[in-house]
Amino acid sequence: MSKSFGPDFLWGAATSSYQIEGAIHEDGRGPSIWDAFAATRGKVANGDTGAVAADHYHRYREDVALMAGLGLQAYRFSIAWPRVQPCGSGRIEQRGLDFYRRLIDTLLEAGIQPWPTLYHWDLPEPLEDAGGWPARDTAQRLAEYAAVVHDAVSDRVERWTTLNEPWCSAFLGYATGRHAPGRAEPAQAVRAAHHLLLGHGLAVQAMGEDARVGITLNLTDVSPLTGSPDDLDAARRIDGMQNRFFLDPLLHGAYPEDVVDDLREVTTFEHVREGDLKTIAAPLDFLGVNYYSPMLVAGGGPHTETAYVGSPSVRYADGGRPRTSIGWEVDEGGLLALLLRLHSEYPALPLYVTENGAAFDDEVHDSGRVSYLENHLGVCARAVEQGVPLKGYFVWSLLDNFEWAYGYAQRFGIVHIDYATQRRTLRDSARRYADIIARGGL
Ligand code: IFM
Repeated sequence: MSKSFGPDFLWGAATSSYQIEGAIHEDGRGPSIWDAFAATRGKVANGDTGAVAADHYHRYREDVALMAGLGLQAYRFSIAWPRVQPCGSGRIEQRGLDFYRRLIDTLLEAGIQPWPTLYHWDLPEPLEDAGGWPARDTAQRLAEYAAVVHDAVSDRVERWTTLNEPWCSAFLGYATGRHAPGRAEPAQAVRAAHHLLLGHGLAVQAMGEDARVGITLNLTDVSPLTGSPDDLDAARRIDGMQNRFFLDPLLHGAYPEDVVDDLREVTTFEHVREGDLKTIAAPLDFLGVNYYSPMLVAGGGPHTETAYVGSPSVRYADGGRPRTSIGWEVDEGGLLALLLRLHSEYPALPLYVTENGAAFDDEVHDSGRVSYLENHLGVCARAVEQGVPLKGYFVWSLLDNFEWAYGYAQRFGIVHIDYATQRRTLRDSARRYADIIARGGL
């Protein structure tokens, strides 16, 4: 197995605003859909909220020092739209922008590249009140906000990411209701997906031709349980919804026809207007790939996951592999298959693994996370060896954080947080990652 990634490979770690910042009422920040969702009884485990989280808003200097100590070369974080535009449009809150200016400057002083994502799920609540992502106007609002942030820090940021995992925003937020804003309206979820993609394309335009912009998708490797027609059809449907429904418009300027057919009973697609797909398919500087676990699916049964609108009889099957504490099966082979597939279908597109990691409870000696990291980096090395233009890797996550509907019960950090004291402690995985970075490989 190749042990080296080459000198230009970028080593990073990732977080997102609502998951770590806290300080939800400070410096003019407006409410987000996650504030409202977390405040609703029964939506988040243990009644947890992002009110304090990892207190990164106040401790970012300490966190950047930690990153520098690990030898990180890049830090992927997200900008909280409600800090910059508390109402989601119009008035700009300079104190919110100033926080990100300070964070970016601190990163640059430490020799760490800032990798901001514009939207990692914390939609300003007033925009949800006006219809949320199912409303076309929200796409325009994203572009307006993108231009504001770009104007503020483009002199210090080289690479931009518009959206993180639009599948989750659309289908967990508007179809299952397991994420904010908690709506269970499948037709609206399909509209939301389109407007997220349109917002991405409009944001690319708004940031101008010189901006180097990508998008991050949660992609996976989908296999049928058996070769039966039902199982093969289940795999086609889930691959369609999870992967191709986002990749095809972005990279080919068209929705996959079979998926559009699957969704006919859910929606007419009359929300797609002439020119939208051209906007969505603006050239990408890179594709961010978030991978955690593969999917093994079977057809012909009662469905187990309503997120897959248009796939009423699909269920997840057990692949018999070890699972992390959140219940996700561990299989680095899925990441290799995914990277090879992306390279064969979109050969010229530079790829970054923008999230990959594992939830385990261990305080410091997290051998499960160490192996997860080593094994997934092992297949990244193999992909590079096989010619995949994989340019970098960001571990999820730098810190333990608010894991959405699971609250603080699931821990993904290579750095442990004691939430009572906010004390940060490097786990073994952090030390191993630092060692890998220092060696430039495994
Ligand atoms: O914590 C999330 C992150 O916000 C988006 N990608 C998946 C992670 C683990 O669930």
